[in-house]
Amino acid sequence: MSNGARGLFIAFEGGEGTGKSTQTLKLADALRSRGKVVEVTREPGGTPGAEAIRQLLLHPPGEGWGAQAEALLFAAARSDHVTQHIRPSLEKGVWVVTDRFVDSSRAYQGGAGGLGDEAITALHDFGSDGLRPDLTILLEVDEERLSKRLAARDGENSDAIGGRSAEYHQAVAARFRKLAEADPTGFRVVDGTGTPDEVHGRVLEAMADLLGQESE
Ligand code: T5A
Repeated sequence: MSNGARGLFIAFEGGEGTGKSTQTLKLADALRSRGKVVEVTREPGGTPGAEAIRQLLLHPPGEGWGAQAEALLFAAARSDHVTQHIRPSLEKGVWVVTDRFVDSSRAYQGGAGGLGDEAITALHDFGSDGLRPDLTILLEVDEERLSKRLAARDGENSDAIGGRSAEYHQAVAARFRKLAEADPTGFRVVDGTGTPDEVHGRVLEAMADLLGQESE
């Protein structure tokens, strides 16, 4: 399974409906066909504890969470996910592909939620030793296409965060873009429009350097 090398950690990021879950599965298949052992996971979630926190976050009891409590819950879920799942898998040489990671907290809670990047990064340093993906793929789709995709899939049934205002989601998208521009080595921005296979082709192209290195 492993030649002793650490596995690579790849995250998909972007707003709701940009195709992260679809592309996570496609990338995992493509990596498996290149002989990698791959695990697919998601946030919030990925361990029993983090999945329980996911329920609290997306379907909150009572009035819902305040901004700080929400950020702490995401960080707590991530800490459990990193400690119990992601790090042990990477150390065994497994490649981990996740549907969202810390940059979601930086874009949603830090950006649109107004808590700022420093607070989110500090929580991540404390909870998860600041683990960063080897590569983050940011999927971008224009607002009009996204609302059509989500209406076709969800109708009126969005969760506590997906159901926030258009302004909130615009601020999320703007913050994602800013994070990617600030770290061109760590991020690749991929156009998420077109068929799932077309987007998958762009994803493979965007990470060709990483795949090339591995096959050398
Ligand atoms: N959140 C999460 C935070 O606020 N902070 C955090 O730190 C974290 C980790 C999670 C929520 O939590 C928030 C963000 C979210 O609001 P979720 O349900 O896990 O909620 O996540 P979403 O990211 O919203 O998941 P979605 O399933 O809505 O979006 P995806 O994964 O981007 O999209 P996907 O692949 O499921 O596709 C959506 C629909 O579009 C179709 C699919 O078939 C599906 O119906 N589709 C396409 N249609 C046309 N062309 C394509 N190329 C398509 N690709 C997919």
